[in-house]
Amino acid sequence: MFISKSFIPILKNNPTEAKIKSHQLMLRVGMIKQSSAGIYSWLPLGFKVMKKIERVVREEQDRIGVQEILMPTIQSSEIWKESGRYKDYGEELLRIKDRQGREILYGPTNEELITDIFRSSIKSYKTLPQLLYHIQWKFRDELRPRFGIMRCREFYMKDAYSFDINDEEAFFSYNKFFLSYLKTFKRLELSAIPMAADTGPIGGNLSHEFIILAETGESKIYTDKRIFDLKYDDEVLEKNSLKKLREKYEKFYAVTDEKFDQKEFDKNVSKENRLSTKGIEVGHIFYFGDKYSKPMNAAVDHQGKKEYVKMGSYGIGVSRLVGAIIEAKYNDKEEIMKWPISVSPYDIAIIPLINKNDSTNLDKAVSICKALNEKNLDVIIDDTEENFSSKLKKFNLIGIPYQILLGKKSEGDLLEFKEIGKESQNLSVKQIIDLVTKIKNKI
Ligand code: 5CA
Repeated sequence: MFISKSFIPILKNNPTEAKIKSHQLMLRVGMIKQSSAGIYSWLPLGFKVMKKIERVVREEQDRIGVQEILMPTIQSSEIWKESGRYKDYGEELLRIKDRQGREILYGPTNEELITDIFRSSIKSYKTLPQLLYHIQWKFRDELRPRFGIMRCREFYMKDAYSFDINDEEAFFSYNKFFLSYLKTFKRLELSAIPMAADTGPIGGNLSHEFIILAETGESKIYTDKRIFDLKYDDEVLEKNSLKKLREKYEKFYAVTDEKFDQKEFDKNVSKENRLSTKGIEVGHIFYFGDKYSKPMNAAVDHQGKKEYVKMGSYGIGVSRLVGAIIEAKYNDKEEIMKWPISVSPYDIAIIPLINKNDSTNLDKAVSICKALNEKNLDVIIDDTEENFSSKLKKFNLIGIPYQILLGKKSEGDLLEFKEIGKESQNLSVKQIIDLVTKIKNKI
């Protein structure tokens, strides 16, 4: 792909309307365009990143045996009346009338719809557990949409739902997602920590928010620092080991502000380990038992008895993650972004120094690009005649982690290869392919 042919509308300066660095960068390099308050179009660069995040999220859901479905964005109000949330959800719920005057709504979340799907087919406890997910647009009529796609009205979410026969089995499901979330965020190079949280309009009394630290985050958190040093190598989807994994995390005090209790904090955390700061919620898991299954009559036969299924729900903010990764990785003082290779819009940028009437470097770029493409590496070439240093500045903002610089330092077959933030080195095309492919295969 040539940058001159791409739709990457880069701005010269930081847009003044954006208050946080992720929003600034996304507008600056043309990843998104606001369409109306809290509603955005995703342009090629932003869309590529979001799709790659989606892929990682999907792979990690599939790995724990969650089955993918796709539910519509528009839902009938009837099921929301059954659960009682048509009233309770309030103004954030976008209510619409169709031409017949029927009340419909744009789904902000899918507990009712999934419960309706479940109850229409599953009748026996023998088919439990059922774990289902989808990745779909949601709409919440937020009072104050802000920070670009971080808190917007239309956003892309992965939501999963679990159905079990009793609490013990339901906690097993909950813990599978707990592990899966740790893995998902790690693959995105984020250190997201599970914190005990409030359940809000979803309901129930067990819940964890997965939070990454960021000054600009909207969640206030209180935690024992040592939770950041925890490692997990527990990959077995087995009841006891997953229970232990969660306990390992829950040993450390880590809560969002709704759950904060000063006395508990002082009692449980030594002075030097106390941390109260801000973070971004990138995922949220809930256990709410029969909150929906009971009013909506989702039950199974179990030894001659009717049992309401026990449910949980598990969300990841796929579109919010684009901003969250920028908050974590972008150095706004030096104006340098570096995407994790797992989600970078391109694997490698080729940046040739191009002088008028001399196509040597551009021709070289094209032939290197071919070789990289053949090895499934996604490449963008800067074929503009801008000066070399403004090209470099531009690519530091775009944040593709690997660059091939065809300037004075590339000689013959040895190309100047640079990983953003590191010293450059001279490598052959083959060496570059091996190096980047190896890193890509690891994640
Ligand atoms: N049904 C449950 C679990 S699937 C649910 O809706 N949970 S949630 O409300 O916590 O949302 C899940 C995730 O979506 C959040 O952790 C957050 O990352 C993302 N999210 C929520 N609201 C917004 C918003 N207004 N803009 C962008 N992302 C959002």
